[in-house]
Amino acid sequence: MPLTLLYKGPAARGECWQTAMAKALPEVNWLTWPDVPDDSAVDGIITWTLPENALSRFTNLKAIFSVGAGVDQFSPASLSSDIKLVRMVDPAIAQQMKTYVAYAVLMLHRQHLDYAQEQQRKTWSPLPVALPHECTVGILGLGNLGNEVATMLSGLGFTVRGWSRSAKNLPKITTFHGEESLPAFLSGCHVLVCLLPLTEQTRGILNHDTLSALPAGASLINTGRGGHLVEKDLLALLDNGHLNYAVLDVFEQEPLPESHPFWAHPKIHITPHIASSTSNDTAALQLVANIKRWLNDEAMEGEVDCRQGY
Ligand code: NDP
Ligand code: OXD
Repeated sequence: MPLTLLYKGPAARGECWQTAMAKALPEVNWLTWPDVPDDSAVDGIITWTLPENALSRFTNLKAIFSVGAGVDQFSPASLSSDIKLVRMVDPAIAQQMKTYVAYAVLMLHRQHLDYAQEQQRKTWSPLPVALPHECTVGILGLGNLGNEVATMLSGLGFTVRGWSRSAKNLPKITTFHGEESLPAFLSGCHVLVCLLPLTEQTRGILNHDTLSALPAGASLINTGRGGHLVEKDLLALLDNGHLNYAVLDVFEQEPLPESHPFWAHPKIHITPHIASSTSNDTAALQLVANIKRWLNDEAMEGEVDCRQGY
């Protein structure tokens, strides 16, 4: 039986990936949602979110491929152990994330947000400039993205520390691991970058206690998920002056509702979940390579440990 893959997503991406698949693996049968002649033939779904009732409808489903790096939208813990959950691992995703975090850290470090306000007031008022090594950037999550972001920031001369679940040894990065080390990690971060996956353990991790553990005047960059942040705690700490700025790319509700207080807050810089988007051409190669591994009974790149949630 040929492998049948069902793609659900934007048409241009589907066409690009279908063409790449047909060229490399002509035996694969490619379907595009919602055109599914036989539900029981679907072996794998490639999507950002599952179609309604997918798990009961596609009775022979064996794998779900996320079109992005994150998989929290599939509630991994609730999936049957017979189904492989595979996230998108593509160097182009890390490349984009590095440029976003570089932009956000440099904007904070070089006081861009202060000067933007001064320009509005037509005020000429130079501020003292710290050297990069005097600024410690802490990265929550040292996986595919956090690791590369940490190395990039270290290359720019920042002092970098990182926090993960398991111990790491990275050149020029001070590493911390486990829940017990979180307060010590946070206490030295002038800028905190969240690059964690959203799991039962990490939901709400950016809260009053953790953000208060940052030094006074610290700033936050959240490129993980909106569910990591307790929004009211961030607002309270920005308003009482403990935190300086927040650069937010992800939100509990996306698109961010027009009435949301974040939009008009002078200490919050918002981007619409664009820190890193999957690029069709490069991701096509990763998808094809993974389907080849699957057909050869090899482990695929980005297979998720559903019990851990990432
Ligand atoms: P990885 O799975 O490669 O890395 C996750 C990291 O988080 C690992 O270092 C892991 O530790 C650490 N971690 C997980 N749980 C815990 C915990 N409970 N305590 C401490 N550390 C923990 O993920 P990626 O780097 O590829 O991606 C991270 C996230 O970035 C994605 O899940 C997604 O939510 C977000 N993202 C956002 C984008 C955007 O545009 N804003 C784009 C792409 C991704 P360990 O190494 O020990 O396992
Ligand atoms: C992703 C994302 O997970 O875009 O890839 O957030």
